[in-house]
Amino acid sequence: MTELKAKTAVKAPKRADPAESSIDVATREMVARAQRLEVETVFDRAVTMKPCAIGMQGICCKNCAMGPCRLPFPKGGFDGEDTRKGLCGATANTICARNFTRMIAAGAAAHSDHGRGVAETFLSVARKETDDYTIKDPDKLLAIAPYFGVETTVDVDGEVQDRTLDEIALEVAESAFSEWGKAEGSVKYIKRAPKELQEKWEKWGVVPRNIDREIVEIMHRTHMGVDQDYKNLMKQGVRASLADGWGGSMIATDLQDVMFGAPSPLQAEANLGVMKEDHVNIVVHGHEPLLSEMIVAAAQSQEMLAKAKEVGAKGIQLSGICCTANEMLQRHGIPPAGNFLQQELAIITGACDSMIVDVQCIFQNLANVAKCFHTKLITTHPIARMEQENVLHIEFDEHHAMEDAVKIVEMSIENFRNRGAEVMIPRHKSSQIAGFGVESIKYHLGGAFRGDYYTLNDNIINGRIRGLAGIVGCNNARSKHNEEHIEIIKELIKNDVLVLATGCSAIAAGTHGLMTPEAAAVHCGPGLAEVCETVGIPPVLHLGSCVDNSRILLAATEVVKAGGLGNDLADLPAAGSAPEWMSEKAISIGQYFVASGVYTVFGYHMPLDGAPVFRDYLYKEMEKMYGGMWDCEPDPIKHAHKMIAHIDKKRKELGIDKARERVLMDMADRQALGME
Ligand code: BF8
Repeated sequence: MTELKAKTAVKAPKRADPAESSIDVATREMVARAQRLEVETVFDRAVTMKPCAIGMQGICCKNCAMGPCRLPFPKGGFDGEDTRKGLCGATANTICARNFTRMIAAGAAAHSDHGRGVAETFLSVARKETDDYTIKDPDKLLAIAPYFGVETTVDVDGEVQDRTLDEIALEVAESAFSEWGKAEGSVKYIKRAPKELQEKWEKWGVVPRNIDREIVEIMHRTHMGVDQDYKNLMKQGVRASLADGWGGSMIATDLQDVMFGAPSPLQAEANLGVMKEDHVNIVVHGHEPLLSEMIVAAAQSQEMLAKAKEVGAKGIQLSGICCTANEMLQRHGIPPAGNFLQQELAIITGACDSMIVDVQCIFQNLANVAKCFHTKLITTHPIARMEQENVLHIEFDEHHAMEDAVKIVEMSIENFRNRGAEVMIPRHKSSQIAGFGVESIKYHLGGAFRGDYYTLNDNIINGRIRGLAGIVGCNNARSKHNEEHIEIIKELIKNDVLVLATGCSAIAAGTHGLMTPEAAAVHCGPGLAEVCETVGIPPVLHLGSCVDNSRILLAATEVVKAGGLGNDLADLPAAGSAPEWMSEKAISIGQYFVASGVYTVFGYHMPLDGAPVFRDYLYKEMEKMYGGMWDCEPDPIKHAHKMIAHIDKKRKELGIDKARERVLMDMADRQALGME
């Protein structure tokens, strides 16, 4: 008996099956290597820890100390009335809506606090308090100034003269920074949306006043005993999400472009195979380009290169994880080493000399993994530190940013000497073209002479392009890494839907070879393939990081402006998707897509099943208000076809469904019509 107990006690822990962990071979290889080295990863934890069944349904209320109150939905449903309530009487709808709007608040806060940091740094630039950051893209500054009410010219004695860049920058910076906490008015960028959409927001009372206020108000309204009407709670959820998408995130994108340059297409590689055994490998992970831009500049200097050679390395290989990867990729062609679920694996190569992190999507387990290797894990942001003692903290400050960056790069170089013998970098990597933005798409479609979205609209109207899809968001350890992203994207482009991707979804598409113009001939339907070949674009356009979902909103607005496809985003043959979402930021993004008129499908599951009435409100009723609605479909092929069905519905409403039928006629159809 004692012997039996002892045997049970030493039973090996359950491990993930590497082949089932991902569709990416590099990831599988690294998961297997981690297991050989007995280093635990998220993939293993996902098979040993089940998600909480009550939380999955979205109906656990822990907003006061009389709870947590749990209101599970009975398997067979209710015979009569749904009488579930918490101690205070809160219904399942109220609890579920409170939880959902709190997710929006957290997501909007994360994006918008990132935006605030960018605006603060830009204010320092405009006030000439820093030399490390400058204005790299004056055209972008001039383009956004009018939205902040800043004049770019001045009338001097009846003559119109240009104002100086310094004057414009200062006024834009002050105006942008005040968007977080101004006492009156509404978020200024809301005016960039199509007129009809603005009218809808006014009608439903969801125009955000300032960015912080909408987030704070959610926390108030979801406090015990305040808002107890799921529709009213969601009104505030919508308002805060708009403050994110058309506020904090959009300002972050724009001011980052002003300081670091608007992206334009460039070639790069993707996946863990971009790391190099004979180089110092610095992996930057997180979100804010304020950090990564400085690391890029420091690591590319001749001085640092010489130092790397002194320690026996051939050079410095920078790479990124998560949205920092997207930021460095779109402006410098620095390759992503991986997306969210690959962060531990970059260290498991044994070749990662330092991993530098700032905010968001950073596993605390990185510290435990780093302990097993020589990797220095460096936190840099005052709001994001780790408790483990092997983690270094070097605080990054915009006033001495380059100095901090040099220190971090030097430390990484020095750590190259401490490499163990056990390096194993997977050989897998892909080529990609990234760096698309609202401006560069315009240029691509018509060149400097006639750059505009007309070409895109023409091809949508004539049916070569069936519609547009925004595919965004994370990985989730509860689904096979990258599988949903890739299957959905492939199904869409096969059906002539042009895909705009951001975040970890964009990294997945790059990793799996879908971001080259050549991919069009292999994976696309005939119409989209023809357009990609003619224009020279990939069928999946990389539009940047998660805050850059604002680029998708603005690209869609340009399509409306170019004409022929309705007057509102809701009129467009377009749909959104987050196939492997996991973060609260994804919920905020989903909600501002929906409130901007986009049919938005999430994969995996939504924490709504415990409150079907509230769920139906999001999935069905919202469309009547904003033109967009939520949906959830874990099966990737069905997921893609739900999006395609919506696109076709919109084509029909626009009266352009017949054009597409003509374009897709095959030889037999043509012969039947006597055309061949
Ligand atoms: O910022 S990094 S895991 S949350 S998608 Fe998702 Fe990826 Fe995080 Fe959006 Ni970007």
